[in-house]
Amino acid sequence: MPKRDFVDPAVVRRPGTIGFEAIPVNVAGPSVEAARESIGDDRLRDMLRDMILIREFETMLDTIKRQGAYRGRPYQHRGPAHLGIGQEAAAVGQAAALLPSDLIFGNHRSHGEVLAKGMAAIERSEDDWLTKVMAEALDGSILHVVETLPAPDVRTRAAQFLTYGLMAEIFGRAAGFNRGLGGSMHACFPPFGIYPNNAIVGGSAPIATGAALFRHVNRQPGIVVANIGDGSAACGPVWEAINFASMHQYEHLWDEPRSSGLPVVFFFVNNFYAMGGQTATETMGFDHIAQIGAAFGSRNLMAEVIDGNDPLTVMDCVQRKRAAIAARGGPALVDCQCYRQSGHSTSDASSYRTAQEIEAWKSADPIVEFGARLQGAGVVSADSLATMQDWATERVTEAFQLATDETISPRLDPRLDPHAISRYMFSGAAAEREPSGPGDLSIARAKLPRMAQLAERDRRGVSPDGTRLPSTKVVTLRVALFEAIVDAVERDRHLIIYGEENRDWGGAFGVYQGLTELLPPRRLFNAPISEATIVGSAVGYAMAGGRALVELMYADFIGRAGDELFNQLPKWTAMSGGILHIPVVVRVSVGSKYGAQHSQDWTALVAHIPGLKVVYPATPYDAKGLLAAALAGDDPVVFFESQKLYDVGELFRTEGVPRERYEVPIGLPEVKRPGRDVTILAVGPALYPALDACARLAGEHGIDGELMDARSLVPLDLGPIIESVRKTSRLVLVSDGCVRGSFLNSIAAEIQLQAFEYLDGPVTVLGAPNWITPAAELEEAFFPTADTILAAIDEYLIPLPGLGSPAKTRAERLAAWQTGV
Ligand SMILES: Cc1ncc(C[n+]2csc(CCOP(=O)(O)OP(=O)(O)O)c2C)c(N)n1
Ligand SMILES: [Mg+2]
Repeated sequence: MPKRDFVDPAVVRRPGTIGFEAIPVNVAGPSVEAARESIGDDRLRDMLRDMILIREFETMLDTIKRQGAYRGRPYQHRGPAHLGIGQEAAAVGQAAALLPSDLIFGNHRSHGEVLAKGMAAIERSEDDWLTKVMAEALDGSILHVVETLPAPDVRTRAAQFLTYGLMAEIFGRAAGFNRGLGGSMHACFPPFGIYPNNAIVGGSAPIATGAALFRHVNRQPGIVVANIGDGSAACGPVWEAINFASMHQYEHLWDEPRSSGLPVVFFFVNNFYAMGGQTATETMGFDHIAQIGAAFGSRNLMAEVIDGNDPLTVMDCVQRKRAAIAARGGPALVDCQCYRQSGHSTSDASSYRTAQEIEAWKSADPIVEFGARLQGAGVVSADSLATMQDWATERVTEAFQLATDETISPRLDPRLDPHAISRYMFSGAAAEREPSGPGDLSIARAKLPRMAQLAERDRRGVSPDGTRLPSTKVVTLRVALFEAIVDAVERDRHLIIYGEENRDWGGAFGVYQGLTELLPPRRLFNAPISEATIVGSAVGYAMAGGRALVELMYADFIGRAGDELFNQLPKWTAMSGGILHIPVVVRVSVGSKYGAQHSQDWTALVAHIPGLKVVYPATPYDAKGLLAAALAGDDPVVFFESQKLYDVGELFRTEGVPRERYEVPIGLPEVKRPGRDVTILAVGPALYPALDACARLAGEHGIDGELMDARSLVPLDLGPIIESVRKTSRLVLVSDGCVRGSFLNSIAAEIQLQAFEYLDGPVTVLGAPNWITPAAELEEAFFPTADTILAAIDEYLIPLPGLGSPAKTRAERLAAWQTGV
């Protein structure tokens, strides 16, 4: 560990061998007799009943997909149905070992896990609590539907609630668990510990890891289970998550003695296939997923291969993992072998496997086998088996009737209510947060050495006579960010900060200098070079109740976190129907001087994705206020920072950067220099060449430019821009992003629609050419400069007699389109 653990050449150069412990395969689970002793007959019967419920539920989906009707009632289901027929023992065995407060995350094939966890939570909860949960969920709208059914007791009502809530969600109904906005592959119901399923293979691994991080940091008991398929064992983010959950720092570096790793079980539901590819024999380089365990820690991640056809074996395994995690920490890995009797989806013709293989597994059907064992032991009779099947059929049939009735279960429909979906894209008002208390900060802010150093600095970037002050003497943008972060960690004890080089290094670009002294390692730590899991775990940390500020060192590394940034971070608020909030701020530094893979402005990619707020401050004042706002809200914010600007002081606010906390509202552009003749709207670092351009327009051409700073891209109030255009009749938009696909084109298109009558010329979008970013010495020929802006004004808006620099002519712009560069 940095500074603590000496990397001793005498030790690391010593010869030796690396040993691995044997990984158990198919350790026999408990007998029915043993299970009767440990959990009792009722729970055993519940387990069988829940397996039958799952089978009936999935059979209903299979039947409607194939035959367009279930039990005589016609229904066309357009959406997906990845069924778990044959995998019921894995789901029910696991759930039997979990408490309601344990969390599960799933994948595209998780209906069974949702039902199993829900039923287990119902059986272990008090009636009063269940009644309250049902009444509160979606303001009672799920309960309202199922209340029309007869129910002899609260548990039956809760089973109806669960079955209907999931089914209505799958059918896209407003009274589904997630208002029909999640559907089959994204359903969740947090009160029962059912966290999101995930349509991205392996997507749940980093998120579950983040939820486990929340438990670990906040010393909350219980475990988190990531239910992922065998196919996901090849996914980079899954490996990243396993490593992140196993990091040695939890044990060796974190302040108070904590267990070895995060309380998460990577539960591979290993059905031997990822769609049509066989995993162990074809697409993987290992024989057993459990072998992955040998790569991490000294305990093989407690990995084992188990018989997932037997619910008692699965229950016993998860119970042991749970106990081991409580005693010594996690993570754990389970390779749960089972078989999907159904196709991958209902259109799957099973061309990649033999009928003989399917038959062999049907002969070992987990429900038939478990039913026979319970019957053999006298726990159930033939009659009670039939009663269970009737019970399951009744639950599924009644839910089916309600969920497929257009009047009883309508959909949220944006054709009828334009805001039906949009109102769930962002969270609205932020939840109250608990301020930091004793132990949450390592020392009081006032005693922080960096605070004392910064107190000496001038809050302005220019002296009253107009000369720019040296960056070492002023509150720079870097310092302003630091101040906002110190304010935020004081205000919210659940805010944690991590990323690469975040601790002793001081953050990749020095923003966190001094934070190491302020925050214990559990609130500020170095993450591995795992961009996917840095972002994905932040999503899980936030879902579990926390707030995360994570950092991507360069915008160009967004690609490594592509799924997490584009599919997970932005979508869970709406896909959960607004019940999950994702207070995560991702600081992304936009590089310069480091060439093509470190110096591209990717704001347009991020702004394109619905569900993200996108901010790009260019001044210290705005940086501090916008970061404060981002860290106070409950929505995901991608916060861009330019490496060109970390050292700028405050040039625009005469009073400088306030010492105290304040917020700059996200989405409000600002006039930085008023003018009459042409509006120049800049994004990020382009503000400074635009400022120079305004000075030259005034000094050399007698033209009064109005300079605006967008400050945010999403949301963006176009009102002030329209207001400015109404005055100047001309608009130039400029940023460092490559001009093709630049977000500025969207602004331009909208301004032309909204303010066409005020315009005297075309809205002119400027940016970098569609090339790679060249070497540092050539960046001036790449990123827009004052020359670029003046040349464009001359070419398209106002002739500037005597302007030396050649304009980029229309013909050249056209050629750029034709050639793709
Ligand atoms: C990242 C990603 N790649 C591909 C897919 C398409 N896809 C959906 S399920 C699946 C197979 C997954 O196999 P596995 O993880 O073993 O789960 P199983 O379907 O067997 O339950 C594939 C390739 C996807 N959803 N996400
Ligand atoms: Mg599989």
